[in-house]
Amino acid sequence: MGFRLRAGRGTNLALLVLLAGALVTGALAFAIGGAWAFWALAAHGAVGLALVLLAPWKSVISARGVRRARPGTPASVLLGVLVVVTVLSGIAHAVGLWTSGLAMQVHVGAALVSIPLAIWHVVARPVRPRPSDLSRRSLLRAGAVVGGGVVAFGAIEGLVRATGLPGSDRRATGSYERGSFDPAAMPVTQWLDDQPPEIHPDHWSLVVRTPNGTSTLSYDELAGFSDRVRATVDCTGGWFATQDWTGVRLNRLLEADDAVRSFVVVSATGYGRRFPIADAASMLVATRAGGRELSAGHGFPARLVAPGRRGFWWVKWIERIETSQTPWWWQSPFPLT
Ligand SMILES: Nc1nc2c(c(=O)[nH]1)N[C@H]1C(S)=C(S)[C@@H](COP(=O)(O)O)O[C@H]1N2
Ligand SMILES: [Mo]
Repeated sequence: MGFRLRAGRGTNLALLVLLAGALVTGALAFAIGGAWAFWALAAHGAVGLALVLLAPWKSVISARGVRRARPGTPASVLLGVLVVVTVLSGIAHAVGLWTSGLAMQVHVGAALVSIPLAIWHVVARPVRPRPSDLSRRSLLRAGAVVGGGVVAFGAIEGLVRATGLPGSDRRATGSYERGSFDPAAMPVTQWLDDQPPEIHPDHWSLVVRTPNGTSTLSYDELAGFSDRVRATVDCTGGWFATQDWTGVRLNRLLEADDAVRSFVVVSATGYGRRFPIADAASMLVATRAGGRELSAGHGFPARLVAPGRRGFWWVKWIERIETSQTPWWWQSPFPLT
């Protein structure tokens, strides 16, 4: 079979498609918390490893490019370095050689910075598609690259399990366990520029707005509820923890009429997420974890428990909950700050 890949425009085109694929599958892996999480993660791993498989060909092209240095060559080299950093940090986190939260920050940070550079690179060094790109031969080659990525992913997963590397203990989302049933040992995580506020319960109340009007609950009123849920908070930073949460089921607070489609939960810090109204039945406004009052870092006086959703949905330091007719998906898919 003619799978001899010449280092050239085919390589570049394949890399471009794979980079886009890595971005999409990576975002999916962050968005999905439930049963499909593993498949998003596997696709992400396979695409990333397919990138690695093309490295020998791309290095031939890159060496050519560096020899006849043109304006922009340093930017191209920087792009290459960022992609290498992204791939290596991803693999290191997956197999368990680098399991700290920093690994995922480096992985995502390098990937995000590489996006504008990749767009510039494609504009400055365009790969013009040709009809032959869709020939049987090209498609076979593309299939071989993707298939290679899938095989590499399976091989690495197998190796990690056989050798008992920490990567074998991961959850389907790819996260490592940190502090289950021990809230004090669970990491305190917030989105880039959010800081745990010091809230005094006497100067705090929860405002709930529904079509029936506005009500406020004091901390003592809220802490009087004892609905319980065992649920797993799973941060996109790469850790998870299961806790027994106590609080009030959200559907007990939100009487909705037929026009209500969603509700928004807003933090004292301004951070907020919007949810489909049907989810209120499975969610909790929690005042306790493991039977104890929440710590300031974990959301005191009250935080959201959103079973099956990734950590960024679990709004801490809740101040206001409001139903509305806006569809839940009318928001940024990920928090922006
Ligand atoms: N107000 C607010 N709530 C927030 C966040 C935030 O930045 N601000 N970060 C979320 C993220 S990304 C995660 S993973 C969980 C972490 O909860 P923990 O700090 O109690 O472990 O809180 C979520 N709730
Ligand atoms: Mo998170």
